[in-house]
Amino acid sequence: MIKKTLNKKENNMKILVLNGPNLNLLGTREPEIYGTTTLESIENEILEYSKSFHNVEIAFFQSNHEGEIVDKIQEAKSLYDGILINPAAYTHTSVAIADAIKAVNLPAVEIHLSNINTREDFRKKSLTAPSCIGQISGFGKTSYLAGLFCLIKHLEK
Ligand code: CA2
Repeated sequence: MIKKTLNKKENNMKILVLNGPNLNLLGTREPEIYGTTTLESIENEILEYSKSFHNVEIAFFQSNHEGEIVDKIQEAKSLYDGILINPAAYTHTSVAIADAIKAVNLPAVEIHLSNINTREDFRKKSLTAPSCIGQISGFGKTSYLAGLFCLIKHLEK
């Protein structure tokens, strides 16, 4: 039987989960919009869910600083096979993050807890989504799990 090669780096599929500014505060304020779950607990759920796939490894990074997120995306080029990203407020402002995702040429899925299309006008525009293979928005923490599923399926192709 021919063993399917999962990716170019090793046998394991490596995925970087990136979270942008203020997501470290999840669960402490605005529960009606962002839910009551903390980022740590979402990360634990992602890890649990990732175990239902073979050979998937996950790493997490959160930063409140645009440049740090750009650096992490650049580093990802040689270390990961794909990126799951919630750029948070930078979704609507950051040409730098959009360019970094494009530059590394790794498949990225953009996710949002809230449905950005039903909120204030300034949130309806994502500068980063056009650099991604897709966007999932509005399902709370389930957006992360759905995004991970879609990214893994894309990488398995
Ligand atoms: O819905 C999302 O996931 C967002 O990316 C969240 C961002 C927002 O700027 C985007 O428009 C949509 C905000 C994250 C801030 O998270 C907080 C969590 C708790 C308390 C305050 C902010």
